[in-house]
Amino acid sequence: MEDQIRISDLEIYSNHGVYKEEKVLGQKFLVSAVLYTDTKRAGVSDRIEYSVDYGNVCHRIAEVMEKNTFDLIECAAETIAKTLLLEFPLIRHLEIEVKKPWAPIGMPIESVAVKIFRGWHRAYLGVGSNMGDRMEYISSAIDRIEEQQDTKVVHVSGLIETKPYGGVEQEDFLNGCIAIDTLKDPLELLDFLMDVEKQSGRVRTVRWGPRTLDLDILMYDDLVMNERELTIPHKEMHKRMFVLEPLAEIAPYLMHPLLRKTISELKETIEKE
Ligand code: A4P
Ligand code: MG
Repeated sequence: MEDQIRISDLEIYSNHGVYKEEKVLGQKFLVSAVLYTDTKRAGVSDRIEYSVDYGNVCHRIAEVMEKNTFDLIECAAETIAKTLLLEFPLIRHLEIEVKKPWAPIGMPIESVAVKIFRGWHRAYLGVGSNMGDRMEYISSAIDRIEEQQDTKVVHVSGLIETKPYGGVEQEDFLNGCIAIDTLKDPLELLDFLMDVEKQSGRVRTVRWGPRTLDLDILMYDDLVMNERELTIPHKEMHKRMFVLEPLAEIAPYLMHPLLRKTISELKETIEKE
């Protein structure tokens, strides 16, 4: 169980709603938050700098509610969640509930509410390039990722020179892996990475063919998903030394959620083949 700091029914008068009257007259909202953060260090030292100051959190929630006019309480909750996660680095996950006790639905009701759970996700990305200034393509991709407000680069592996894998005759690759913490969900992350690839001038021609920049999502927390545009963990990662070698450098004990082996174990398995 993770430690929690809980804020219940913070009362804020503000102007959200689909109807014009709601935007003009305003109404009462009640915001609750559960902040998941390790309180042990603050608990044993009795020092506020090791914890999340709930007073500051309440004031930030009130500012977000008062300085914006949202149609939807969904958007109010989302904006509060993102603001708190970005501004209070000790919060890893949180729950935000926005209640609207005076919702104008023409019937007596205690309240309507939206409750969301949001947080930082650890993802591992594979990077590769085998055209032009490979080092420059990779390092500017890392810069682009770092520039994103909602994504932090946590580790970058060394880059290794690798022979092309997959049967297409082409130049050698430079490959590496990156660990990131991100607020993006998997499909948002994929969209963003495809955008970065596009900016490097990548044109998709041959599958598995030469590229200025390739960015693959290898893992995302311990998520398993298989949809038309995205498969996580990456389908081929466990077969590819150009992925496992740099990944083992930054995350040797990371567990593959389907194969139930660590990255070092997967690497040893293909070394023996
Ligand atoms: N897609 C599905 N799952 C993912 C995921 N986990 N991460 C979809 C990223 N994309 C994912 O990819 C095609 C589609 O895969 C995307 O539109 C996305 O919706 P792509 O990058 O357009 O095409 P691709 O890269 O040619 O094919 P693919 O299958 O992604 O190839 P890989 O796995 O990227 O491998 N040899 C060496 N030594 N080093 C390399 O880096 N890379 C490849 C390409 C081949 N040989 C290599 C290397
Ligand atoms: Mg790819």
